[in-house]
Amino acid sequence: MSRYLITAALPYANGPVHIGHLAGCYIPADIYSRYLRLKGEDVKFICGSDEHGVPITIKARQLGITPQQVVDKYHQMMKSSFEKFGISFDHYSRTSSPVHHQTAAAFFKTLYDKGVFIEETTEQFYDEEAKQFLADRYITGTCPRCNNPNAYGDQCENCGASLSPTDLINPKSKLSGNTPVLRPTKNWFLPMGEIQKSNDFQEYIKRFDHWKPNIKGQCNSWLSEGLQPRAMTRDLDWGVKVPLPNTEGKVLYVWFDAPIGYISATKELLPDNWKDYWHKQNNEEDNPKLIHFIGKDNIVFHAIIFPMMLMQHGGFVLPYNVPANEFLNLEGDKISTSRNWAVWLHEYLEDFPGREDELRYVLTSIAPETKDSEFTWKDFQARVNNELGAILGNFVNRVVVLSNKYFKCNMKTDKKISVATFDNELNKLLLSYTKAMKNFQFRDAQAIAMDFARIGNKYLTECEPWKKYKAEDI
Ligand code: B3M
Ligand code: ZN
Repeated sequence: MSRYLITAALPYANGPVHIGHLAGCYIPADIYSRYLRLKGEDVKFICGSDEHGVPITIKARQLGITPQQVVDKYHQMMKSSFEKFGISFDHYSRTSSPVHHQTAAAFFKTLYDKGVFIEETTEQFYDEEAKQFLADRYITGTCPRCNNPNAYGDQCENCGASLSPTDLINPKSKLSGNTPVLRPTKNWFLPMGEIQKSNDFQEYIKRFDHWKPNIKGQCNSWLSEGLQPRAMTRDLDWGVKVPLPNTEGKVLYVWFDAPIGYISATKELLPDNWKDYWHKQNNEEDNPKLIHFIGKDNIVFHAIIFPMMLMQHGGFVLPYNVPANEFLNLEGDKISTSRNWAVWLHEYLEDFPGREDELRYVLTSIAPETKDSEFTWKDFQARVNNELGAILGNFVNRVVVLSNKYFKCNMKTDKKISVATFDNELNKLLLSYTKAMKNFQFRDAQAIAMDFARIGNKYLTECEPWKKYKAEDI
């Protein structure tokens, strides 16, 4: 038996969740966790709301309410949607929890005490009208790599480049629309370039060879560009306070605190033995396997930055795999929260009560595992009718009707009908199913599972067991 800690990306509590989130992250993580549990593995499946991002302060501003009110609302909403869709988290927490604040602050303090950080006064963008330093997400501008005019100060969502605000061409403040000015401020940086050169990190990245090609490709491209130090604190008043003297108005960078949320959620779930799921064990083969399910925009944080943090802290295992997915499009267009172009889970639940599994089935069959994929309602309808209904539904119906008629549904009967079996075909299917599950190819695994139902239908049609039943006069 192996021990697994499975995580699904902590969704930002600044809006509801949609089918893209479900298809790319939560359903695959759930399928995998359920599969491992059925195999008898020791699994903890962890998630929670990410309540500290700048997007939350932006949302609060838009709505004229406090960030706390924003996160309270969306935390409840997301938690309830996940529950209704049967996402089997062992614990769904939130990063505003006291355990998380303590854990994240202590983690930072450990790195600080070990002298990991570079303390540096840098010039940061400041909005003179709003009188505050601007977090990366409060600054937009043109991406220096692909010329996307709407890149953020930390990342370009068009080409995936990881950016600093000063990289942007023609930066603008999202608060006032003005061009921000640079002002000095002190922050603590993770020396990623240095850590990249360390033996431990070089040893760790050998794992990428076993990971999905899209992740390996992205990671190798960052690594070959060479990593720059990245600030792990921010001038902001919403988040985990920096646990050092004279740091008023400074909080931990959200991408520092959020992945620690996986640890704090495990602590909440298992206050006494959470370390069994996170710490290196005496024998390497007993180490827990840490697996992060995420969308492709989160790769660098989970495959590079968080492992560096864990490594510098010491004691922790590093991610065993990071099965990231691409994006799901909707009816020919990118899903977009700002343009309200999405199928929101809470709305689906209202419109199609009791039909959660149908959406799970369809989203799994079109999961964006290797490239972006597309959801359309027409395809949804076709898959539900022609696959779920006509193949699986039909098979289940026939089995139930026949077993009721001949055996009064008593599956423990000794009476056996001896007809040709499909053992060979079934065994082959089982092998390819297991292989697909192991490789995080859930689309294929589901298609194979449907083949079991197809074979079942074929069996009934070709063997007509009811005739045999009569002939043998059981
Ligand atoms: N909240 C980003 C996202 O929802 C972020 C993930 C955090 S995982 C530690 O895309
Ligand atoms: Zn770009």
